[in-house]
Amino acid sequence: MISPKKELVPDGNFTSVKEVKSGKKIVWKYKKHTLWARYNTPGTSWVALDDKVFYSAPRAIKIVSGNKSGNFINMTLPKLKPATRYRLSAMVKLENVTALSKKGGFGFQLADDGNHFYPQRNMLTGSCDWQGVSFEFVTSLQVEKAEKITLRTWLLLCSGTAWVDNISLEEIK
Ligand SMILES: [Ca+2]
Repeated sequence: MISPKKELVPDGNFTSVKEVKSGKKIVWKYKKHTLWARYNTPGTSWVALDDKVFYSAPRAIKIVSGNKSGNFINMTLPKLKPATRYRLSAMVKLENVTALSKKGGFGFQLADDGNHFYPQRNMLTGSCDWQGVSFEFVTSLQVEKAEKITLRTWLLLCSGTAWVDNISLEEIK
């Protein structure tokens, strides 16, 4: 029997998220969930909500990396169950993503606060119009001790631009 999908990413379509100032930084908030960028340096490496280029209206998020440092956004997620399989999926559009080191490119990584990482193995490079990407991972036994789970969407060791929309995380039964 197929059970109905329970969406674990709050506002993965970027419909309700609001931009707010947090000290000197700009972050994006939706209820108690926060998105924040590693770098937000205009003209070099920055992140913004984009209301012109999106997969689903009214906006997507745009990540730009100007150099090998890369750039990413982090998103806080609800707690996950231990030793459980999950599938992360999203729509992604890339422009001139160029690896500047081995393993560089666009991808996702989840982390719990116990230093357990669940990375996407196949990093994407080049240019493409909107396409679906997904990967599955199994959580550790310790994941239930984590106070929070972080989803990182990143341009790792690469330059280029990525737009991301319709981020979704679901448990696989
Ligand atoms: Ca959207």
